[in-house]
Amino acid sequence: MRIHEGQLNGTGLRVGIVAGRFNEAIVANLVRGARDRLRRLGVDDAAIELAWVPGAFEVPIVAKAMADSARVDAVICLGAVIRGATAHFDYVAGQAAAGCAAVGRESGIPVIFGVLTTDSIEQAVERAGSKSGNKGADCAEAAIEMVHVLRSVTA
Ligand code: INI
Repeated sequence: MRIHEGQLNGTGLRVGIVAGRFNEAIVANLVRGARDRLRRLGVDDAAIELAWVPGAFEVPIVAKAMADSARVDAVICLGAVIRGATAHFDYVAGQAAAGCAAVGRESGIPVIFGVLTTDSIEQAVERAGSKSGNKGADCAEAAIEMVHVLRSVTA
């Protein structure tokens, strides 16, 4: 049996991060987690580019531009949509998720979804570098793994 598995080796890879500024204190921690984990996995800091956008709703269009630029091997999408803070939670969260998924399918490079969708600020904080880990760091690992597994499957 031929098994495809992605290695967690970021050496030589270029990664884009798109981050929604809404709930910035939380999202800044996701960005920090992603950047730190990418570097630990061997990605050169100069090979990471970061774009800030107003909110999670705007993440997909900039993720698409980055993915189409040929400057990056993967795009990590970060944001925080908190139900208690908005009446249009379902629209913003739904469009962010569907948009990022579509960009991945259309571009052919991994587009990783790290937009927190939580019921409360507390839950978001827990996932942004406190008791439930850091979603940005998890996304960094997913990005590196996906680059390699996709390359293996399409080789
Ligand atoms: N954007 C977020 O990233 N998180 C939120 O919780 C949020 N709330 O609460 O509304 C939010 N709204 C802004 C949205 O992403 C767009 O920037 C805005 O609608 C302009 O298109």
